[in-house]
Amino acid sequence: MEKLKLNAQNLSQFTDRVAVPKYDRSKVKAGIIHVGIGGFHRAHQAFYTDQLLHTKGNENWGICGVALLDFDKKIYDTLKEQDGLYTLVVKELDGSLTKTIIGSIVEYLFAPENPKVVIEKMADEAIKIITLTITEGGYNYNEATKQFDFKNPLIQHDLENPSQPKTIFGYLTQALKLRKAHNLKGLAIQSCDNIQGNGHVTKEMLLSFVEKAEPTLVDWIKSNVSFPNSMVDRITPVTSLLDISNLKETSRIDDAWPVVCEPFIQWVIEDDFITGRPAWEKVGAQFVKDVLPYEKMKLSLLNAGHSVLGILGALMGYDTIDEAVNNQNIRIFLNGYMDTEVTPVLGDLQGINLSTYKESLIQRFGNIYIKDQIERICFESSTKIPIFILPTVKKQLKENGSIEYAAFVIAAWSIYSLGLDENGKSLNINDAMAGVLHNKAMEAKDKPALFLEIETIFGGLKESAVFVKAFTSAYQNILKYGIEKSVIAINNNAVNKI
Ligand code: CS2
Repeated sequence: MEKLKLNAQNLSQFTDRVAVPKYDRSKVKAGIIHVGIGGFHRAHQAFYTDQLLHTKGNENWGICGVALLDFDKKIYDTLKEQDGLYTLVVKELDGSLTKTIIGSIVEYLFAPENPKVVIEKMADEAIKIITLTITEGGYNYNEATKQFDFKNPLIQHDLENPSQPKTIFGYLTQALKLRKAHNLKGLAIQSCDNIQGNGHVTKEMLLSFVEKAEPTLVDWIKSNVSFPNSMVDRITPVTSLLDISNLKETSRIDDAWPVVCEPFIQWVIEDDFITGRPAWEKVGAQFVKDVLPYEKMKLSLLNAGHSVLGILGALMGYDTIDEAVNNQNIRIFLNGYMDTEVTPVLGDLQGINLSTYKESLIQRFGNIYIKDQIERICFESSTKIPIFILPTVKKQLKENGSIEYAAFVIAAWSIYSLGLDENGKSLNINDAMAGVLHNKAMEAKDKPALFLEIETIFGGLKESAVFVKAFTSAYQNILKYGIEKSVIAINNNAVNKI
């Protein structure tokens, strides 16, 4: 079998190797703009949409992918080179691979090259939805002030140079202004990031920006733009060079950037699309009235679980999440955290069997074929921990509940921020706040609680004597006995309390 470059011209030749789009891509028009065409979007929304395009009548729901940051140039170039096509490789639980060439991304734009084209595209009548995966930090929310962060230099830039924006807020403002000026209908702006109330947050943050940038647009947005909340889920590790060469060898597909992911997929969406939407429910998405409980469950169990495994695992010198969760002591710790600290704050999740959900998480984390990188999980922890873990802590503190496990994880994070694992190997810390975290972690060596003074992350947590006590004792134990022994002590302590 010949090795072939993945592109539209060669597509028909892949039919006997893997699943390919069976619809006529030349007839598909973009009705959705997606900002942030990384691995997750391509394993999730673009996959659902590709499945839907196989049914007639959906030709107007193709995706135009927008690369917003300079950093995204590589994925833009790849998609351009491959006519928007890429291979999705699902790593099944038994180690087999299910490969599908996805065709739903029919246009792609690189914003830094030509912001005007992106603004005009967003203002195009054919576009009914703008979806976002811009990472948790992309929403520009400041935990300390509980407000939009106007101090961000990029936001300042967008306020001063409205026609040459750099942030999503600048783009959306200009595009909505144009829609209004052309007397067009509004659209739905749908966040697909891991944030509690992601639609609400998007709305609140956008309106804060617009109030400064274009105050007369505020009312129009309030009546013409909807912001559906949604819960998104599919574990999507970073594609490795091995994944690329395996695809070449096993299926002879020369794809510069395939996406690899787990078999599990879920999308729960609030049905609030002001100018219509694709029937994603036909391909497995769930439309519900209130998505917030689903979000809360996923963020505080799955995403928080990831952070727990990532931080503890990194300190122990592990590289992947399966290694961490397959360590029995860590797994017992994670189960303890989920049962003792998270479950009580979740309230009533009607129709969901939480025990089954938690068991399935352990199984998903433990999938040895996924090789989800601990480095990916720990990436930008300073924006994740306030969303994934701290809301649980706050709620527990309010109700005098347990916070021992969470305090332990935050203490481990402080030690992690010193930059070395337990074997003395340096950790590759990718975090916009890495400098601050490191400095505070150094100060904390003498007085651990100083780490909690980073207000943009912890808000007023340092005021809680209960938390400070648990944090300090966990910190001292980890330094003295190492992670695993301290984890065992917490696990045993929990058993003794029963
Ligand atoms: C992860 C998520 O970024 C993280 O820390 O927890 O990317 C996670 O893999 C996805 O949300 C799964 O749906």
